[in-house]
Amino acid sequence: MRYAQLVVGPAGSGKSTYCSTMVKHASDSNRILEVVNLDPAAEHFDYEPLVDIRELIHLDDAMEDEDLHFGPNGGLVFCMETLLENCEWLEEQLGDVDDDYILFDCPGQIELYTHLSVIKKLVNTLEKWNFRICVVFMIDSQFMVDGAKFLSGTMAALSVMVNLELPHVNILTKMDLLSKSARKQLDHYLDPDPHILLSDMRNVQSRWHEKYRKLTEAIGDVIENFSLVRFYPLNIKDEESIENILITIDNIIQYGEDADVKVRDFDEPDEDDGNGDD
Ligand SMILES: Nc1nc2c(ncn2[C@@H]2O[C@H](COP(=O)(O)OP(=O)(O)OP(=O)(O)O)[C@@H](O)[C@H]2O)c(=O)[nH]1
Ligand SMILES: [Mg+2]
Repeated sequence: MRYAQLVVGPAGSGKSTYCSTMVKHASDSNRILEVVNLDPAAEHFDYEPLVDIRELIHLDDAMEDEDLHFGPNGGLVFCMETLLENCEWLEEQLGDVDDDYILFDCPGQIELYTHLSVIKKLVNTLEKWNFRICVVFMIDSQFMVDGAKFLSGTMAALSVMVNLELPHVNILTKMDLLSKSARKQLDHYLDPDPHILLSDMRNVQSRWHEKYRKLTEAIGDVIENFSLVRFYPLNIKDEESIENILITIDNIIQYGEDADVKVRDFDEPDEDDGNGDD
């Protein structure tokens, strides 16, 4: 079995930072996580990629091509489709390593995950190569500190879940940047209680909220009744916070559970040695 995290989310939500943070954290406990850069427009990241899509195609190739003439968004979709058409290139670059663990650092174009099919097809291909995958949806915690934004972030997370149909974890990033009061506000939402959320929304006096109150309540019911959406806070400056997320995802993809039990040789304690007890 092979293991993978598909790291997705809106532009600038912290995907690449998450990948480099996880790699460093894992290496401190002698664990190897590899990262594959799938962002054809990436300019900077702090990890050494195992595979880099830019070696196959760069966004500029799609935008500067005289026949194609793509803009940045169409160009990015074109690059991802090119990757799929050349999936034997990716397969060769990834090699065939049993029990490896790879983070796929994806581009920040949300429609790739909410309704286009190219990432879904990529996922199917990875599954054929024996990868067990968890989608890790990143969202900037600063955009989640009031009721309306929280609902909108939740709907985005739900769309990705429904579109990709994979085990899924939502991560609130950049927790270190929140003020104390914002952090307190956010705590209300970490295990979303739609009643608190809705009472928050009711306090907002606007015609829109008046008109669509029933819709907001219905969305709140969906979140509550199906227990679909949960968010895990990530503070990259807190090793415990990073470890908690890694353990959560390891459990979801059952990392390590299929591995053989490793037996370490050790000397049986000598009976005469005693253990100091009377
Ligand atoms: N303080 C703080 N800054 C962060 C954190 N995560 C990301 N950033 C900053 O936010 C900016 C965007 O982070 P990236 O990791 O590049 O985000 P991304 O989702 O990969 O962005 P795109 O690939 O462009 O969609 C960078 O300036 C990061 O340094 C975090 O947890 N804490
Ligand atoms: Mg990035």
